[in-house]
Amino acid sequence: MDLLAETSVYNVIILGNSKVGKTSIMCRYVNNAVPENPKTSEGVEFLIKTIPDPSLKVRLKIFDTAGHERFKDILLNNYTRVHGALLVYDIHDRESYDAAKEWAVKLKLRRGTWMVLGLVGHKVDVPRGRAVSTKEAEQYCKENDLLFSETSAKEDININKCFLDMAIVIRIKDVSAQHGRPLSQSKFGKDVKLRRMDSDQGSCPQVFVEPWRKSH
Ligand SMILES: Nc1nc2c(ncn2[C@@H]2O[C@H](COP(=O)(O)OP(=O)(O)O)[C@@H](O)[C@H]2O)c(=O)[nH]1
Ligand SMILES: [Mg+2]
Repeated sequence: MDLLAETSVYNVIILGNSKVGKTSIMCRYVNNAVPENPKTSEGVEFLIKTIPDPSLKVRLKIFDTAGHERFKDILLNNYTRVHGALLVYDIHDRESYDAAKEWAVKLKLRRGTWMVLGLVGHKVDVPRGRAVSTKEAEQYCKENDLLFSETSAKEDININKCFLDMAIVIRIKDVSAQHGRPLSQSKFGKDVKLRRMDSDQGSCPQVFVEPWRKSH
C-alpha cells in the first residue's frame, strides 16, 4: 500500500511581527539550518515537511508570512483551509507578544472550521532583557486554550516540539471530526483503531492560493 496516500497534509501558518524570527523557525524546522540573512520580502512562502513519526502520517505545509496585513484577508476569507497557526513573539519584545495575542483573538473570532493555535516565545537563547516571562505566557495559553512553546532557531530549542505538538492536536481534531467522536491524545500513535481510521480517510486535498509562492 502506498503510505503517502494515507498521509494527510495540514496547512500551518506562521504569524507574528516582523523580525520575531518566523522565517528562521521555519528554516530550522524544515531544513535544519537558520538563514544568515533572512530576507524580508512581502508575501507568503511555504515549505513542506513530513513528520518523521510513521504513526502520525502527517505532512505539514508551513506558510511563512511577511507584511501580514495583506494576508489577513486571505486567512479570513477561507481560500485555504488553515489547520493551525503559530503565533510568534520575541520574548524580549512585549509589543510583539501583544501582537501575537491579538492574532489569537482575531483567529478565535473567525467563523467556520476549527484552527489550532500555538503561541511561540522565540529567541530564548538570549538570556538577558526578557520582557515576557514564561509564567505569564503559559498562563495566557492555559486560559485561552493555546499550545505554548519557548524556542530558539539559533540553538535549535523546542523547534521540533512546537510543530509536533501542533501536528498531533490537528491530527486528533481532524480524525475526530471525520469520525464523529473524540479521540484521546494518550492513545495516539499506539491505537490501532486510529491508524485504521487514518487509512480510511484517504489523503487530504491540498488547496493552494495563486498569489502564494513556493520557495526554492
Ligand atoms: N538570538 C536569536 N536570533 C534569532 C533567532 N531566530 C531569528 N533570529 C534573528 O532575528 C532576526 C529576524 O529573523 P527572521 O527569521 O528574519 O524574522 P521574521 O521577520 O519574523 O521572519 C534575524 O536577525 C535573525 O537572525 C533565534 O532563535 N535567536
Ligand atoms: Mg521572515
